Amino acid sequence: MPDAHHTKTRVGASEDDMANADYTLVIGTKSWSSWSLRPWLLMRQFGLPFQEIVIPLRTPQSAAAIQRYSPSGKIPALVAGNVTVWDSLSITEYLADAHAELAIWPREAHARAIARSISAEMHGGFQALRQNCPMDINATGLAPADPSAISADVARIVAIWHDCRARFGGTGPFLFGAFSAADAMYAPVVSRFHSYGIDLKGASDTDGVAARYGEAIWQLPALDEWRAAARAEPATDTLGPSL
Ligand SMILES: N[C@@H](CCC(=O)N[C@@H](CS)C(=O)NCC(=O)O)C(=O)O
Repeated sequence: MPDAHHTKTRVGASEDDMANADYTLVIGTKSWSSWSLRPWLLMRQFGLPFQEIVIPLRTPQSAAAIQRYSPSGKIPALVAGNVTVWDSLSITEYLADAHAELAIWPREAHARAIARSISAEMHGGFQALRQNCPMDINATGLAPADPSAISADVARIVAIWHDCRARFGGTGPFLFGAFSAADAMYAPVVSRFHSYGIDLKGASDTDGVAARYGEAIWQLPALDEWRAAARAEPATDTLGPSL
């Protein structure tokens, strides 16, 4: 249960709602924890109330605190009644199963298959971007450790966004029109592009489709809420990046 190393907060719900809420999302420092942002944003966008436990990362106590909730030693983890689910993608699938009434993945089979493919590609790939541009959500003017190392990842992400917007975007502003799990998976990329001033036009975004998509994500009120909470976080000792 929570101790002085955690902060526990109600998110997206009134006191009355919380009496019935049975989700607790365990996440890391909001400035840095890109994996935590994904299910947090997903749950906020789909109106799923939860309690949040924030474990400060990069401190001598972080590993032990995380281990109390997540057998992998990594966060995010979702506690749903007597079930604990860890890993951002697995949490997404759990919520999609549990809430068939919500289009967490796109309803149409082809769109859903592509949404899952690009989410898995994000989850398992883009190491160069992750290593050279760690998330620091309110930072601007950062420089990638090795700018040439990230160009292939940036080009691939721009191509994915173009393809999804063209084939599935319809009249909505997101990859598959309405907000879906795929958008939650790519939200930390938007943050990295913002903080590191990544030149999308130079990465074949000549028509600005990727830039406009990134802006639609960046302007989400829930993401604003996350950034405000990140700004209010106390400084912790830096032990190294949490990718
Ligand atoms: N594949 C995992 C990655 C989770 C991950 O690497 N989480 C980082 C925080 S963003 C973590 O828990 N790091 C442990 C630490 O910093 O002590 C997921 O998708 O959830």
